[in-house]
Amino acid sequence: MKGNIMNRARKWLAIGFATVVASSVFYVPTVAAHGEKSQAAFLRMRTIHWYDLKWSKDQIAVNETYTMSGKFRVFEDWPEAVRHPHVSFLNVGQPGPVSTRMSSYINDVFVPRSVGIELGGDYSFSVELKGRRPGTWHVHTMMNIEGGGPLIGPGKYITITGNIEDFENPITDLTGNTVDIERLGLGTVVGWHVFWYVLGIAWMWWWARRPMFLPRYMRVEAGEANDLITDTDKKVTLGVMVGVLVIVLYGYQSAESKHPVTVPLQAGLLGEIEPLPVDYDRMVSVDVLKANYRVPGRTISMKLEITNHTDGVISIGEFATGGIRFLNPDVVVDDTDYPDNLLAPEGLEVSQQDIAPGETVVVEVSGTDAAWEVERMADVIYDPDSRFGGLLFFVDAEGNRLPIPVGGALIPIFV
Ligand SMILES: [Cu+2]
Repeated sequence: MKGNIMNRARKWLAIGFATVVASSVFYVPTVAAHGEKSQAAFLRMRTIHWYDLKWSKDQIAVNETYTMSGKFRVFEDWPEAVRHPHVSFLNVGQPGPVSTRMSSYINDVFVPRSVGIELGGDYSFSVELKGRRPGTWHVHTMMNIEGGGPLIGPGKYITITGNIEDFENPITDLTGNTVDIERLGLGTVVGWHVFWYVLGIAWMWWWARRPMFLPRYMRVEAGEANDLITDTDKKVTLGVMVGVLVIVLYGYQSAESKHPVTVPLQAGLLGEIEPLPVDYDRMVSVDVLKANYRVPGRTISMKLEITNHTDGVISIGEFATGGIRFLNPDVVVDDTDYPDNLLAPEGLEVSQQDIAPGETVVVEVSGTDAAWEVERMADVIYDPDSRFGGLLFFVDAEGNRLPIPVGGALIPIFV
């Protein structure tokens, strides 16, 4: 009977093992996204739009730095499910400190803490990162919103070469000392923890070397509790008590004399940051007459009424949403080495490309690419709010890009 059960267990184990092996053989991971794909599509389309992104390098050595920079637009039609971004933190999405953040700026304001950003505002940002752990890492721009969670921007693969042992993070403090914060204070932390831990163990050993439970219990029951603690025990206890106090005092004094100047943790909201002064929305107005996407499918199509308020001809060059960029190849060619999986170099079709100054036209615009499905924008069908948002880029004669927000109801087409 027992043998029978064991045999059946073995059989099922073998089947399970074979299934795992077979599925991992056939599973070929292509492009790894990291978290953002599983987020609700309507949230990704209607929160932060990252654009004009640049990565200064995608190959660095340990200790070498690179800069991730660009702009972002805080979408006006912000979803209710995310609290307004009055407390936001400019972050970097990477698997731990494979590179360390040396500095980060929003509109030239140094932002080591949380800041407020305004709905409808355009901002520039830059983050300098220093290579630490060798490997190829997918690094994302990212904004954390209090009461909303992580809003993950586009990610790009960055390769770091070298040896992590060589990594250094030197900082010169305000007392003039240069220290390597990669290793600063490590010996002190380990030393003190080991010391107190050993003292605790020694205390327990002092008592535990004699029989601990039953004999003591019985003597306490017999009314002989006082005999359990000897005179030597009392001396040791007093010695430990005084010793601990003296050592704490000594530790405090020596830390004070070694670091006479210390400040508390610097914290607190840095306040609202003013958006960039450009007001793109005045230059072009766009009304979404209707917007659809095909289910299943890879296309989002829009019928837009566009008015050009500038005094030059503008051309529809790009539609960007959820990190995906659909380009009209006649107008925009990407020279920033934008991540392949998010770039549709010929993905945008327009019924009319150029719009004369002062002219109001109705244009059909459609973006098509596998990214619409791969990035699970098509999963907006599962969302409780079938509305989209994105940036439509117009390009003027000088090549300036005007990002204009578009958004509204996004209706699925099934047949
Ligand atoms: Cu990623």
